[in-house]
Amino acid sequence: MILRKLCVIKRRTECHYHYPLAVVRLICYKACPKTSFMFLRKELPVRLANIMSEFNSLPTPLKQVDSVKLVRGWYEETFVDLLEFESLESSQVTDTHLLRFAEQLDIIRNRHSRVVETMAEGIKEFKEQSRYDSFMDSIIQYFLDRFYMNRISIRTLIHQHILLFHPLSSKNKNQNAAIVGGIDQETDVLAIAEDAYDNARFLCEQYYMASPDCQFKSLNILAENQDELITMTYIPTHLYHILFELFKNALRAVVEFHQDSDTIPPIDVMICKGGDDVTIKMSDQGGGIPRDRTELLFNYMYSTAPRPPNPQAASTTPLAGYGYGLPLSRLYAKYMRGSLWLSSVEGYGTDAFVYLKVDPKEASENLPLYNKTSHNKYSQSVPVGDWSDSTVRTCPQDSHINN
Ligand code: W6P
Repeated sequence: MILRKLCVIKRRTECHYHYPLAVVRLICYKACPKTSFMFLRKELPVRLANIMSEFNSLPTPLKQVDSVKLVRGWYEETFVDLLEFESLESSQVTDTHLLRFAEQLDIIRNRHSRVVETMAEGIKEFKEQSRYDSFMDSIIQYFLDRFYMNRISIRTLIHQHILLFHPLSSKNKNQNAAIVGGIDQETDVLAIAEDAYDNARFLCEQYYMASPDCQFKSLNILAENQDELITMTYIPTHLYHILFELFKNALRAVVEFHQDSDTIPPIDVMICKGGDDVTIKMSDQGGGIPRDRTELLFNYMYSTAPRPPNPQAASTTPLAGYGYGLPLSRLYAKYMRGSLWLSSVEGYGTDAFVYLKVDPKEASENLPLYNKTSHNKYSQSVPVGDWSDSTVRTCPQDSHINN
């Protein structure tokens, strides 16, 4: 039954994406729980159906991993839960339905709260059980980027609806009129950056008993007074997540690189608002990384590599390992059509760039679509390089496994 339903709903996908996108939608519809309900009861199953189809295209050995099956099961449960609301006539929708829907979304949100950890566990199981090659690595990278982007989008919609219309969250509703369902039309970029730095610094101090200072500069190019506070329409929690992750990496690199010296050079943060982009540049002097290794920091397979055999450090280091923090941060930036880059000077330090769209109309959702192109990505034709240096080694640490 689920499969048939999945196909029907999937077919609706294409026309469906012309719906007003999240930011615009919520600022327009903020007062009406029924409009939001009518939108979500269709949109959520469509997004679920898309990603469930993509699950089906995964190579069999990956699909058979227990943790992957567990996650897949959660998606099926959620899909069925939402179908219950699908056929209700618009005129029959009562407050009771709306309440039950909001409560159901809360249940769903909790059901999926451990998806990232569980998938990471799945990738680890897969690496232990199966042979894999660079093609498999690229499939996992492709799938997880799309899977997590889909998850970010679904959770954003659910979160908005609950914040706006769940009776329990109305108690602590934010009084600030600029904030609508988690989107702040006056997101204070510098304040969020300072907050992220303070919290990352606290962790850094705890572990290393040392931490670099941070110098913030902010430039509002188009404002009459260029010192004017930089604000923009954005989802503050997403921006915090991105910057906290970057700070953790920068702090750790700086402290470790300057372990034996008396002074620790500061981190420099530049925030600039131009006509198109708000750019945040975070520069550390943490010794940098070789250019070829930069992309590895965003690689899911590589990031789940077993930690070096130093269990003492592994269990107590709050800043240890890169985990999935960086790839997820890049997805958060891309979700609203921004972007995240790392650019290193090997031997000296790293610059991290976060680009965000100034115009809220442009900062609409960027979603993975399930279609022929994406389906073909999973087919077993190993892409052959057509440049002499294109034999990219994605997991140098694991090259023994690949042979
Ligand atoms: C590093 C590695 C890194 C990742 C992300 C952000 C900053 C930095 N600095 O050395």
